[in-house]
Amino acid sequence: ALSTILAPLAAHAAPSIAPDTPDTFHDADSTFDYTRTSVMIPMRDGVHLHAVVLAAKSLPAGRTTAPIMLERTPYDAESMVGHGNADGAMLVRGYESTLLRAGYILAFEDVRGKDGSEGDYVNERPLHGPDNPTPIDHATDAWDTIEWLTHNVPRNNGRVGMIGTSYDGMLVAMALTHPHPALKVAIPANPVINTWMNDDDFHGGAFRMIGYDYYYEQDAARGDSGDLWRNDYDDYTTFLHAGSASGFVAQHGLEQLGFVRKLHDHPAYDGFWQAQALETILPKTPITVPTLWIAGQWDQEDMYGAVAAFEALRPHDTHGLEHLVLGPWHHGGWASSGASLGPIQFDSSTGLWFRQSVLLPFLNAALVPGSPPANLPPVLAFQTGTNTWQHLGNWPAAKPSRALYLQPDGGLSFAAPATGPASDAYVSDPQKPIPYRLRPIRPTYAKGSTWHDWLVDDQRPFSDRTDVLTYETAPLDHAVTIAGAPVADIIAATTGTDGDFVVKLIDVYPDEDPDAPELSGYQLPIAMDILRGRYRHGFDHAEPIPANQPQTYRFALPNVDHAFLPGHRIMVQIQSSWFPLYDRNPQTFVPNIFDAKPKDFRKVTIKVFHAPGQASAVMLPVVP
Ligand code: PG9
Repeated sequence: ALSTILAPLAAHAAPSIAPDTPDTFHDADSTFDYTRTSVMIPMRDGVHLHAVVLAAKSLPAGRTTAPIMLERTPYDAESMVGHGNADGAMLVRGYESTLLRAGYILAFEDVRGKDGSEGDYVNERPLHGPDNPTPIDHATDAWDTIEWLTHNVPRNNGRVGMIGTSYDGMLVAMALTHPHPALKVAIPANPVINTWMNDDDFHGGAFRMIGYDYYYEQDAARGDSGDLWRNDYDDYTTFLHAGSASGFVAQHGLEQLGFVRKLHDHPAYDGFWQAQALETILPKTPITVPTLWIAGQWDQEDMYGAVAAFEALRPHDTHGLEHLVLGPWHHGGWASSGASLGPIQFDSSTGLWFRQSVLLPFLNAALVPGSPPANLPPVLAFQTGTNTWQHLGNWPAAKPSRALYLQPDGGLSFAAPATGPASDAYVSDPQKPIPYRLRPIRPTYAKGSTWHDWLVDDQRPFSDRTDVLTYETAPLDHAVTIAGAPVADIIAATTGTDGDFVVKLIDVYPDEDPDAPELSGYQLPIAMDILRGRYRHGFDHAEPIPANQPQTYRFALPNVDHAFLPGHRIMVQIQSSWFPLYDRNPQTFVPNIFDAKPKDFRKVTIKVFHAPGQASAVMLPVVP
């Protein structure tokens, strides 16, 4: 037979060589000071969720049990945990090694449908309700997880804390709507609380196109799908060539992703988004869990959520369990040193100090019996400018009641405008949108991207553009301190029937700054945001703008605690695009901007008024 003839040949033709890669590599972990266990945790519907549990081999002297800190995540629990001794800080991120050294047990769990967990993935799976008719949500999954951990993890003391940043912070917030009795403390850091309302996906109704990279990476597969392809190095070119948000979606096949379709189908703040707003859902549950909401003044992703949730809960907080910390941080910056952001220095390691002096005592007080009370004030806020921490009784510390008026000739002052030209005008050309930062603009999550610092970018490259209006005060003779959310109150007319308004509140450093010469003349953004004009009368419905008729555009800027120091100036810039962070407004009203066609994109002239009776201003929450 042929096989008898070929067999000796095959043996002769295929000599073997031993592979260098073993079938399975077992970590040599005998020197590690912790144990690392992967577990599958059963949920009430039979789905198992995968978690990694780290426990210190020896507990601090005098202790026989330890509390559990749980982080639930769509970002791959296994990859959140490295290798090496806890002391080497190679194992987990900074604050987590601190906890491990303090004897805490750490559990990282993949949410259902992601990475090692079973089940289906729904992005930001809504809590049970109109958008989620099933009985399963992140609150029940957190409950079931805590139930299992407290009954199965050796040497745990029956007390659990939850922590997480961003999406993971949202998961902490969701667990608070149905808290397991063993949940004793919660740290929602930079949480997504309302992705339509100024967290990740929309700001003032304008769509943030960076979401597409995220949804591809997260939702295209159970694991991480990696970076979405590009034909151009500069995202400004990439998105301009795509024509519109939907053009980019079509080019990349992103309509296959469920959440991308939901974004397209719900451009306004309709019932779909309203039903998920955690700041309205959270206050319906009695407050029983001490909670510390972490916010960053320059959070480039979820600048809304933490403060919105705290403000919504505070009136219901009869036992003083709700706390807010507002630090000078980018998204998640509290977990870094926090000594600087871009070129701005804060005179101390704000992140490190916060973790050691605030976070750990707060957790210990709730989780380690016998620990002293944390004595944390309701609000701890870092005042930038003076670079000092402040203990506050509530937030905001001041209402936006002091008008800073635009004046003729680029002036800005606390006195209402009296005389002079009544308005300034600029041409907004959607074929040449204003870049939101200096080009080339790299994809947000690309290697080497400095996306996390962009909210402190020097605004000088934009202030002299003919399509940006710039107003500034004289150098201040005394400090102006603000603590709250400034409100833009702009009166403007456009020759188009839709349009965006970007308002930037800026601290202009002295022309010659002997203390920091490299910052001389720096235009530091303090609070900036955008409003899509079609939503000027309500986010739940789009309404065309009547051409050439002055309209009021009133919207809140992000929360800040800042002192404009003597010798500095305050500046306001106004413009009508911020690309490609936000999709372009065609400036012609179309029912759904995602469907705008090339012919809809029109050049328009915009007039901003600063006349008596038509005085545009930024309302500042000035602290007396
Ligand atoms: N802010 C992140 C996020 C982006 C997009 C959608 C949902 C969340 C995050 O870092 O988790």
